[in-house]
Formats: sequence, structure tokens, C-alpha cells
Amino acid sequence: MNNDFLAELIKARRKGVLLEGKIHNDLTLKEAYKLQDAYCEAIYPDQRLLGYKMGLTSKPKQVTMGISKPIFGRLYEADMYQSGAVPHSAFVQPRCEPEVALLVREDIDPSDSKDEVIAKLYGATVAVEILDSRFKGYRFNVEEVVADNTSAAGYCIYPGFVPVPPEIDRLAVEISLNGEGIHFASTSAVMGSPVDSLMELIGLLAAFNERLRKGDVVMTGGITDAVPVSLGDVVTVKVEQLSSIELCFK
Ligand code: 0L1
Ligand code: MG
Repeated sequence: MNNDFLAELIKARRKGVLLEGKIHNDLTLKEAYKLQDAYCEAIYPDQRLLGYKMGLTSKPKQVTMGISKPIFGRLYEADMYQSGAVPHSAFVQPRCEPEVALLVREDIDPSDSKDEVIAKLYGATVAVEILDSRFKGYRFNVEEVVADNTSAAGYCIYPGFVPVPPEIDRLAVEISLNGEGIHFASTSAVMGSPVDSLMELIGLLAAFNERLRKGDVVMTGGITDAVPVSLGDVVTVKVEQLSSIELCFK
């Protein structure tokens, strides 16, 4: 394990300072996930793991990073925010992105088919991820961002899950900043569909002998580019059929 890098990451998160990225070029992805585990143990001691998040789910992001598969991170209770006021000071360089979250109703087996998985879901809802990379200007390599728990720092999940709509692969999505629409997209931007992203996660977790359990929540990946947010900004995310969330950074 690269203990110096781990110590730097933990210190950076605790003190709210930023690191130079793109310098840990000798790490493998497998080692990076081990670092993620150790980082999460240090940052979230005794915290409940609520589920997982998918990262780098869009083709353009994967091409930029030189990867062909998405990555995953872990969601802890401590990083959960309700809609409404969010303290801007809790973050260093926050960016918000619209997502669809899925809630697992029954333990999932890695060999389950897509239809079996859909039948094991409680439902879908709108979510906002608040990213906050430990690396200056979000300049990192894929192993560094995996170790940094995929920039996970905050999220808001609308509590009204609805049965997964048949149109889950083509719902209209909008993210606005201070009332002005910034990005418009379709849920298809996430690996074809948030459910396909979930299927990908099931495969990624299986490689680590992990699986999705009843009650897990999964943030299926950013549907548009993330929007940088400043103190005083109001971010609104709407997903057709699923509702909306408003966050006010105070
Ligand atoms: O959730 C995400 O897609 C982000 C993954 C890490 C990359 C980033 O911080 O932009
Ligand atoms: Mg995300």
C-alpha cells in the first residue's frame, strides 16, 4: 500500500487543502481501490455505508481519462444533505451534478439478469452529487481519483422513490444555477441508462467479492458535466417523472 499517498489524502480531506494530481503514476487500479477502502475507514469511522456511487460513466469523461470502464466509490451517511441549505464551507471546490439514484429492495446476485435486477429494485429518484476533489482543479489520474473515493463529498437524494419507470433510459434532465438552465440532457447519457450503470457496478463489485444488498442506495453517475458552485449559489436539478431538488449554498 502507498502509505505516504494515503496519509496525504487523509490529511488533505481533514484540513481542506488541495493536492497536486497526476503524479502517482505507478499505482494500479487494484491498489487504488485498496487505498479507497483505507481512506474511507479513516474519514468515516463508525459511519454507516449507505451504498455506492458510479463515477466517470459518460463516454466523453472516459475518453478524457483514457479508461474504458467507469469507477465506483462509497456513500456514507455523514455526507448526506437534505434539500435546502448546504454549508458552502464544508467543501473546497464543490461541483454539482444531476444523477438518478436507485434503491435496492432485495440482495442482488452478480449473476442476476437485468430484468431480475430491475425486479429487485424498490425504485428510482432524483439526486444531486456534490463533488469535491482533493486534487487542485480536478486534475488527477484515474487511480488518484479512485483513492479519493471518486471525489465523493456530499449528496442529496430526494426521499420519494417511485417504481423504476419504463422510460428510465430517456428521461429529460436539467441542472440550473441561480434560476438559469445550464445543462440539459437525457438519462441515456449514463451508460445508456441508469440501470445499465447499476449492472456495471454489480460487475465491478463482484471483482472485489462485494455485492449490492437490500437497502443499498446507488447513485448511478453524473448525467451532465458537473457545475462549479460558489457561496450564495442555488442549484436546481430536475429529472422528468422523478421530481426535483434545490440546494442553496450558504
Ligand atoms: O461522480 C463522478 O462521476 C465523478 C467521478 C470522479 C471524477 C470527478 O471528480 O469529476
Ligand atoms: Mg457523480
